[in-house]
Amino acid sequence: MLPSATNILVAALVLVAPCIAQTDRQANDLAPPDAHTTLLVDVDHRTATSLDGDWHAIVDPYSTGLYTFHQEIRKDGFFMNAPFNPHGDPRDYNFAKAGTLKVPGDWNTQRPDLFYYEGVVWYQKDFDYAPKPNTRTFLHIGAANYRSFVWVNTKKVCSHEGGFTPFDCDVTDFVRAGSNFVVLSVDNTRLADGVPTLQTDWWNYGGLTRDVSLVTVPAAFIDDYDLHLSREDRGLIEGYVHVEGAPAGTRVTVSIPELSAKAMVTTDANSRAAVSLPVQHLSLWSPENPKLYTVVLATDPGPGGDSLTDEMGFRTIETRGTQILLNGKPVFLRGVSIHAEAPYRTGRAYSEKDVDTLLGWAKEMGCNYVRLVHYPHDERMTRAADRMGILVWSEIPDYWALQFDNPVVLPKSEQQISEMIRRDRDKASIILWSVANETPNNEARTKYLTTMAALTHQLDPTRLVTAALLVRTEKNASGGTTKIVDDPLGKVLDVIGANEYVGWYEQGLAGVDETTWDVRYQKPLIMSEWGGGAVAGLHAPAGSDHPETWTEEYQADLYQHQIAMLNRIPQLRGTSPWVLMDFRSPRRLNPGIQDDFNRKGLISEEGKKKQAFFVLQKAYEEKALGKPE
Ligand code: GCB
Repeated sequence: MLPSATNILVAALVLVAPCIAQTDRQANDLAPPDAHTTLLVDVDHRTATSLDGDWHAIVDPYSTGLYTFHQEIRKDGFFMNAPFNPHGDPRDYNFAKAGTLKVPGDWNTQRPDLFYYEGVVWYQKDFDYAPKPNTRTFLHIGAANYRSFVWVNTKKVCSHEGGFTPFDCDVTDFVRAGSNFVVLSVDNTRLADGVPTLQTDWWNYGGLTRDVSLVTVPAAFIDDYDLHLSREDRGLIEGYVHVEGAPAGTRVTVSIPELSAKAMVTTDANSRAAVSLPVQHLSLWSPENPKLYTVVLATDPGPGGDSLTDEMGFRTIETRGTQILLNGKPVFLRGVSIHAEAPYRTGRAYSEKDVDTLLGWAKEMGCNYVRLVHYPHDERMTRAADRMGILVWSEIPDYWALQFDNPVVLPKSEQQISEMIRRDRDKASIILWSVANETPNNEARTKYLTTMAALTHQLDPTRLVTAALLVRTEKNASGGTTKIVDDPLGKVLDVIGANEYVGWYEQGLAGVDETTWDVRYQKPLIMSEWGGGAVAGLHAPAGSDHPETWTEEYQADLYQHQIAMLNRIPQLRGTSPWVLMDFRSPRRLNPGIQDDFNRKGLISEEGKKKQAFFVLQKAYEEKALGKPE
């Protein structure tokens, strides 16, 4: 791991996090050589050998594959992948005979017996490998929820904590010519000191939920870069390219052939080359014009040279008073919140088809923006948002009541935001990094998230930092209620996010009309959640003035009342109602209505649009909700 600023940070965090998770007595013992863990940027544009498909899988609720009967680390654990031998020592496992699970894919929706499972599952796969001189090979794991340990040919190669960000294990010294095998233990046990913590309102889908591949790169390779349009000079692209393993003075070329623009720069002692690339006639990226350019990054050609291409848009994003400025012009964010729940089949979303369906619905509803909750989504999602011209809020699972005063937790959040930014900073669609959702207002929380906001600004000074805050309620003079946005965390945010459920969890429909807002920050406000539940196909009797809750009519009315109320908030610069599609949640147990689903979707999990979908669509299409300035 070479010491670019980001690399040092990511390395430090990756090193720290798995070593100090005290709730899991296993972590220290199993901490593998984490110097072998990094995160390759733009990995989806590299030539890779996919390891997706069927993996042998052993469900191990007692962690028998790791521990002896006296709870000591086993030397002959399942990671040895010993073949069955009728004349040898009897063993308690046999990958060759075990059933399989599909990768990518959560285990919960692949086998009925794993629907509620929380624990360890062992994955095993054989692969062939042909070594090439002067290269390094990484095992790329798009996401494994929540904690994983990785062995190649019986040797520990890396570990990772955090269920929604990618990691790359350097397996160069562990692979051999011919046949190899990889074994992973993936554990989705919820941890009190995890990020997220024990309570969430989404399904704890476990497993290798995103793509897995082998990526071979030259000995010195481009592992990280940042290229963005300067806010001060929209004729200048600036940033850096980091070449892992490159000596000072290594030449790097960054070019955008379509603009005939080229910068030739050299790496410094930290293997990092600062880039300043003047461009003329740049077509700025926006929802109306999602223009992407092919960007070529290359070290010196010839043996040992590395080159990469990316498809990138260029735009600026900033705030002025209560406005959000995209390319210098005020914009209103017509959005919707989206969980990474797969349409039609449920389970964790991972495919192009999932992404096209979810973002296609958002587009159809008239959105120029989406809030991707409550964790980083598959990279396909942000790539597609780039192509489709959809602005994005991206978030880490600093959700509800993390153990903010427990010192082992902060490094986990820091790691996740570092990994999210590193993976996705090349996406023009992302304008907002969110550090938290609905956290309790107390000192420990505010200190923790102030640190997170500062880190986010430091890692990416080009984007806006936000969080979805809870709001306070007071009675107002006219007998209604006033919602007060004054959470002290707002001080360190560029854009205030606020969640409210007036008309659903509180006050009924009439209450929405009587609610006034007191936003104590002269900053842009996004109503990051609002809405209510409805069962698709459940209707109120014709002509009913007071539709019952859970009917499509109630939800549609709620949207009408909310839209009127939201329009009375002067600083409102965006909304992302809750939520695009019904999604699985173990907290939603009302039989015949919820059946393990949060029903606040505008669309059912089977793709049926509810009436409120059309209410919001009309408001967005007619620009009848919100103003850019
Ligand atoms: C919220 C949470 C979201 C929940 C939603 C609900 O405020 O941020 O994760 O799913 O409310 O449906 O209650």
